Amino acid sequence: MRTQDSYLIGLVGSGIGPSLSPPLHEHEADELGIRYLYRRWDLDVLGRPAEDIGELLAAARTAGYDGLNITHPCKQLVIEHLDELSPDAVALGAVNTVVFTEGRAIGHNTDWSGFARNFSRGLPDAPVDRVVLLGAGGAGSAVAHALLTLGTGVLRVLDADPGRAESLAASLRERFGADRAEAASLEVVAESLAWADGFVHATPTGMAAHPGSPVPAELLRPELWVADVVYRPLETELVVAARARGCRVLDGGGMAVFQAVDSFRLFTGVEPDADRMLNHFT
Ligand code: SKM
Repeated sequence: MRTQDSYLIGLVGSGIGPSLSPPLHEHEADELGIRYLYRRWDLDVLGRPAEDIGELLAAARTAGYDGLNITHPCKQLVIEHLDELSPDAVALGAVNTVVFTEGRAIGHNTDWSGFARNFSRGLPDAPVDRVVLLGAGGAGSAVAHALLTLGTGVLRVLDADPGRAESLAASLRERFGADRAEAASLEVVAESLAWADGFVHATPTGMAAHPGSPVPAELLRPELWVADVVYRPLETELVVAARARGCRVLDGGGMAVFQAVDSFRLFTGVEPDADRMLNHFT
């Protein structure tokens, strides 16, 4: 239920100059007739280290902010400064949305729900018995939680850092059951993609600053569905190659939009028009 006529929201993180969150939120609010200001709090511009997140949170509260999106590198660091966490934020150990309400700061995670909703919408009948996830960082953890929540039978986690892959797989086994997640070495990527129904890529490879494809194109069989979480650009080398090979493909734009849809709802209590936000973004 909508309780206010105007909202003041911020995005805290590093290197957020190119973030599309401000226009995405503000355009949707305009369409809904809600006054809504979405401000960047860029750690690099402010000259503040990520460890100052507690002070920045307090400053935003004092300045009358209604909520914050939190991005790299503060999604874990912010947790100890919050009054309450949603069960999903507890499970994931990461927060990307903070709502200030009745004097309390409540942390949520809409990255996983954003991926889940976009996946169900974009690849509704995709088989998920066996899925390979490349990248066990923040985005990968959210994707993994979404895939197992959506019923993935076995998720195989690969990462350049084997310890990170194993620790994500172990945490998933605790949450979802002993036979639902395994870690494997990057050396078995070819066998893994031959085994899998689907492949999700969650490393920075393919972003403008990290060009390239995370896996050789010839490993992409037409029966494999492929999802990328990189959304700047939307047409990553992986997305282009997977389409050319005849795979069903989900680019990273949908996850970016649906996490914003879920955050917008948490901030305002108003259901935004997801299709309009998607059209505005893509
Ligand atoms: O989780 C999201 C965050 O809510 C917003 C964002 C952005 O605007 O760059 C990136 C992701 O970390």
